[in-house]
Amino acid sequence: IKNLREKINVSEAVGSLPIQKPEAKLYMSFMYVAFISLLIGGLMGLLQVFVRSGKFTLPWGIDYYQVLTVHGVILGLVLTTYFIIGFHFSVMGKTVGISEKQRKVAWFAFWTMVVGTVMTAVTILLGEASVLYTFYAPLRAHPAFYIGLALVIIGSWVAGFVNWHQLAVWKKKHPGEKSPLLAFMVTINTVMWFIASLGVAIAVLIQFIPWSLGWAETINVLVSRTLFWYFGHPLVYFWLLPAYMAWYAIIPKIIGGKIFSDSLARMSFVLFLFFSIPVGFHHQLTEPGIDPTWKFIQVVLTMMVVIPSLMTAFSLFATFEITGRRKGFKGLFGWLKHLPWKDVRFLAPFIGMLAFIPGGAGGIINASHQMNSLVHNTIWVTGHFHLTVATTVMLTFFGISYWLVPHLTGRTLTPKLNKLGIIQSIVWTIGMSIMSGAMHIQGLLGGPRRSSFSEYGGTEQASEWIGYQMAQAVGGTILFIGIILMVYIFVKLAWFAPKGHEEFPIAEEEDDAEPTPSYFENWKLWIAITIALILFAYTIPFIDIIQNSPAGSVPFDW
Ligand code: HAS
Ligand code: CU
Repeated sequence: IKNLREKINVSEAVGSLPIQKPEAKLYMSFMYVAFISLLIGGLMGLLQVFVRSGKFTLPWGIDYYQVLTVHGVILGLVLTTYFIIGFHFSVMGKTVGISEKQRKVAWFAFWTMVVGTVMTAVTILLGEASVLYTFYAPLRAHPAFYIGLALVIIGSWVAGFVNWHQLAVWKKKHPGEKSPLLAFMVTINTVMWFIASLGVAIAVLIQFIPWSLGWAETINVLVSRTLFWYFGHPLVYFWLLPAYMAWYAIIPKIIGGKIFSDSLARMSFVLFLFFSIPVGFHHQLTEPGIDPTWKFIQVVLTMMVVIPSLMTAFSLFATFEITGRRKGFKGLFGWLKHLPWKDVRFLAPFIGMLAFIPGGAGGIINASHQMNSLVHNTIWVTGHFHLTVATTVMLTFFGISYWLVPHLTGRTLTPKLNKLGIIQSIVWTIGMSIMSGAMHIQGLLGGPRRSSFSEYGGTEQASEWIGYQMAQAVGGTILFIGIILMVYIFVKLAWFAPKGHEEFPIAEEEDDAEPTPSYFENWKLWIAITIALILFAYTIPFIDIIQNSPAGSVPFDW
């Protein structure tokens, strides 16, 4: 009977579809753009910390805010979106498959995004869009900047539709079965992305494009920011959830364990869908013109979105401990020893998890209204998101790349490259601890974010900041070495590492796991609750904003 059970489990094991060559080419195209972006965006970061050290001025009249815009757009928006869509496609291809027709649609999505990205990039490089990645009005960019961004969003939607179609086809073929965990997670992330990016799409199409073309004289600043943050907060979860996919469904396999609980993982993703969107006001707590009651309500909802992260932390600790004890390690913390510390596919994401402990705690501080007034618009916030997106998420993405890239290119992660990856992870950890640590402290001392070097007339307070800015330059330089290492490893894995086969690790459930309740497949219910929460959190304050807004703002051009 035991043998039979094992057999059934094997045949039911998810993620056993082979990835064909033309598919691999599609998925890798997204990865190429992602890693080129890493290099360019990283270089901009290096220039920024140099400028802010006070010891360096940009040559050829290049403007600090132009460099900062390239950095934010190319790392925050381009690198992440391309990597995530490439990863989404890869796990969907692996778990539910992709037809030739859908592959063509996926290529269309890719090229739409590339055209948009090039338009945006050229506009920024020509100095026509130094508006930072949040493009707050009344800063005004050239229309091509907004049109390019709109194309990137449209391309990403098409990619999402392909994912949904893939799952629907699979479900038709497997009636009554639960969808593979990773495919379920991708669907949650793309549904969330679609609903959220509608907000920024509306702002861009209805407000920014007509205004930048000169068709509209003024813009309603508060409406534009509200629509942006309706999108901007779920955006950070759009980055985080692929990392969580790897933590829930891939890392257990790498450490020789099983998924702790399929239902818990699905539940946490459903909660992210519910609570990621109706919380944008926590980025606008200091903004006048929004009723404090609604700020309070959205802060409460923000605390709700912390819960699925705490569930994730709990679930990971459980996976690590159970696997360790099964391997015979004893004592309160003895099980820690079993973890494959020398396997970069584990180590890099693990450091990402560790970074999320202070990163998440910082988020809770930000979300607490009173404390937000201390840190808002200071470089503390920059420190926060370099821990969350630039460490937790990025180290996990690097951890994924170490097996995904060779899996797709038919090569292997050699012991030498593995070792280099470990060095890369350590370099990143050191660089980021110094840089982000200094940013957090300088922020508490009042140092502003989004700002070039200034002595602020030699005031005493500003003189306190200089040392921390020097530390940021040191940390940033170490990070740039980390980027060079990572790009080198990527190039090796894509083109030069020895031919072979690299595993696509997908963990299985425990043999005696409770069956996952079938209501998880009730997409209509999940989407209805999501929309209800959004309407609850936004309708009244939004009407309020529109009715009571002052006259719109004329553009402020550089
Ligand atoms: Fe944030 C600003 C609140 C998470 C990114 N955030 C930002 C900005 C970015 C960003 C980019 O409420 C700047 C935007 C701008 O340009 O203005 N953030 C939060 C909260 C969370 C949070 C409550 N943020 C993130 C994530 C990001 C991200 C994730 C990117 C990926 N954030 C804010 C607020 C602001 C803000 C305000 C506005 C500030 C202002 O004034 O402008 C929460 O989701 C955090 C919950 C997380 C946890 C941690 C759980 C820990 C885990 C690790 C477990 C570790 C293990 C290791 C298992 C509670 C899951 C095992 C260890 C062993 C030893 C075995
Ligand atoms: Cu947020």
